[in-house]
Amino acid sequence: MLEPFAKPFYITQPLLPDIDEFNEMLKVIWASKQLSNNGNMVKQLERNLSDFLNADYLSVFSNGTVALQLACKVLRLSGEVITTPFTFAATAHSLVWNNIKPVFCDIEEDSYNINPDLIEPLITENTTAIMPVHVFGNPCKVEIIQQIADKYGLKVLYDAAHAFGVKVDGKPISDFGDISMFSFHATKIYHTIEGGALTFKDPHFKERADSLRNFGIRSLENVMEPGTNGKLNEIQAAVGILLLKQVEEEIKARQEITNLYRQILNDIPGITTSKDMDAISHNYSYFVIKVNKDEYGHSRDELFDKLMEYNIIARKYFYPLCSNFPCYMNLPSSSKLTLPIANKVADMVLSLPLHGRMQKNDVEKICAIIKAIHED
Ligand code: T4K
Repeated sequence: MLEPFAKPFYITQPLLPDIDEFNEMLKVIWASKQLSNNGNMVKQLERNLSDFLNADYLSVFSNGTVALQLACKVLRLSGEVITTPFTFAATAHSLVWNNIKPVFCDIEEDSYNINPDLIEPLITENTTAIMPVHVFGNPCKVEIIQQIADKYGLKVLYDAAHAFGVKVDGKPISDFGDISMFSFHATKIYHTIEGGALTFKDPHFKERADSLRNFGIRSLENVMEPGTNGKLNEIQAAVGILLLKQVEEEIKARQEITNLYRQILNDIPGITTSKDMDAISHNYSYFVIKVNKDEYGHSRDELFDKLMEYNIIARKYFYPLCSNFPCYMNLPSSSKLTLPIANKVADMVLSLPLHGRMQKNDVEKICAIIKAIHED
């Protein structure tokens, strides 16, 4: 038997800024005495991120979930919104927190994204938007989704939590839809410890989002609407400013690890790895395999448990499906009959450890263990 890892090998490890550079930033914040409420660090971060993502307008928030909730308000969504069940809980929850009913649409087997061919039959007179997710950073079929939205007068709000830095045909991913949300949680390829951003093409959307993240306050004596507290603070913004200088290197390192994983795992029966998509600049934010029990000899769940014995802490992103959560399972669109692909895929997927500090021999060892479990 191969030796387990001496310490838990987690799905990810956060990128960290150089501690000395961070200290210098802290000295600037200490001197300014401005710790929150749209200070200089937040303003600088918004400028740097707009440049990096090539976004017309951008606002940062305390986390991606609040950003999504506020994006629904900015777009004045109501009634029903068509989304995917194969995502993190925050996607559907952000709709329900706005009293909007999520309508789940099945997914494509290869990209894990919403299947645009299945959207139109779900549109009713109550539908106000489509909320697709670029799952694992794989871009959705953005052109087709926009055509459907235009035909029915719907908004498109992208949950781009995983898609930081992704490009489609050289265009930034935020070019598509009305608003895109990026998560800057510590587990993401780029982060501000906790945090998130919205990108907009319409300056009025940014103005409203900025007010909504600050209690709906427009000016000292003018509170326009019931906003919330969704502000990012200065210390986290400083982390974001520094990490932006490291993210391209991180993507490159992850690409190399991904290619090595693919090269070795593709020879193991019953393990399918993801492929790069045509004309897409990927960010390699997750490394996901599909496990076919009949060919591999063990189910995804068995592989997950066995990897644990070797101290490899994989993740079943995204199992269970949102449509199978007790809070959503009784929705008409949650039926397993209308979501066959999502239900099948959710039982097969496993995200393996991936981050830029992983060594070649870490990947080789994880793959050797997956092979040994198959041959056992
Ligand atoms: N939409 C989508 C599609 C999303 O995936 C997410 C978030 C959102 C919206 C909402 O965005 P945020 O509001 O979060 O900004 C994680 C994250 O908490 C969550 O941000 C993320 N998606 C989701 C996919 O994954 P967990 O419960 O799997 O994370 P956790 O704490 O178990 O971390 C995984 C591993 O990472 C740990 O085992 C160890 C390592 N780790 C984690 C943290 C936080 C570290 O080494 N250091 C750390 O500081 O949810």
